Amino acid sequence: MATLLKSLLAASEKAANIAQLCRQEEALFSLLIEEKKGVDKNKKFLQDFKTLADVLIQEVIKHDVGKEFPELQDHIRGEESNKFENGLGETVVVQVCPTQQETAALLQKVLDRKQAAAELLAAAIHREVVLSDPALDKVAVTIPTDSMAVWIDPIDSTNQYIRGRGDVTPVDGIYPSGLHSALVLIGVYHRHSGEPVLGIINEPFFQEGQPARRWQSKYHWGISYRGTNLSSLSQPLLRAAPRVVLSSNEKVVLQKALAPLYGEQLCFASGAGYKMLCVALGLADAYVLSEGSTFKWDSCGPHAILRALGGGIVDLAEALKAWRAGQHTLLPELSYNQPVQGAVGAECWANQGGIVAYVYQEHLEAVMATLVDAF
Ligand code: 2IP
Ligand code: CA
Repeated sequence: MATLLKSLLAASEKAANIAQLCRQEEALFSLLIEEKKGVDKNKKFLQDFKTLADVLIQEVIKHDVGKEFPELQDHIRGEESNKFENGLGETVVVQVCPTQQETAALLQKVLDRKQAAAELLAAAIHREVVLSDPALDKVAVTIPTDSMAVWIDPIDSTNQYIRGRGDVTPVDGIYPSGLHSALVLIGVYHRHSGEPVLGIINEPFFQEGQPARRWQSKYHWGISYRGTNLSSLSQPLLRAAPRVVLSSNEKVVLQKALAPLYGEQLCFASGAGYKMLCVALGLADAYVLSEGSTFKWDSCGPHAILRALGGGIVDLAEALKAWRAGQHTLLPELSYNQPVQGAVGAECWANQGGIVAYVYQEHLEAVMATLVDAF
């Protein structure tokens, strides 16, 4: 039963294609940015942008997956609101229409009447994606979709996506910034338990093809459901030297606290999803974040993949509490179905206590043992 997985992967490929298209058409891209306002603003950035690509991608995934799985339709949520204001001051509700022509007509309104751009996007939105991946036919897990819900981050690391640098050099395999950290993240979780079940990470800017600036995407997936763990990735090999990946804005106090464990091996990278991917790929042993600056849509998909590899993502504050109380195994993992009490806007879905993402239990334990007295 790989239909849900296939449907979400196809949606992620379409999403990646739209993200590439918006980036590749410079004139189009400059039209598409609008500053976030009010309670939906991520407190972390002075300038946080919502792009039309973001909104469109979220709507396309909702539309395509909701059509195939009507029972999921009302349970697919993401970071973005689908209201978009164009340069003429008109508010347009962005959605996928029944036909390509109708979608193009709607997009023309968003795009200040730029017909060619609207048609290009509408064609990408209505394109049929055919996956040729024999590995998917071997996936035999039945996931009851009527008990599931979905978090989408249409483009994580929006800032890097907007800056658009494709020429950043990786440091030991990790890109500190640039387009490589802009990812499409899709996570399926259990509506009642809140546990992550299925995750997809799509890298729209995995590799630059020919002609230059035509990007190729790559996807990764993982399923962790009722004791069955499957993934497109293999469990990474243990690294010889311990290494952690952190946000470039991480507090100095946490950096200092981690120094005894990692020494010089503190790596910094943009994108919450990208840092989780680095852990899943074995490029770092852990991603530690001291603040509540990630959200359910950032972590749900990567979390399911990490679980499928034998790891997970714990709530740092809760895990430290448990550790101090003598509990050193089964530390509290993030869950996805409960809003933060008393919070408003995007903050309802923040991973408030900070996080530790890991594959190997021993790496999680090393982080906890190091932080428990120093942080
Ligand atoms: C952001 C994005 C940022 C990340 C932040 C996320 O999501 O992944 O890069 O901060 O936590 O919420 P950092 O790069 O410091 O890890 P978005 O780009 O979708 O707003
Ligand atoms: Ca995000």
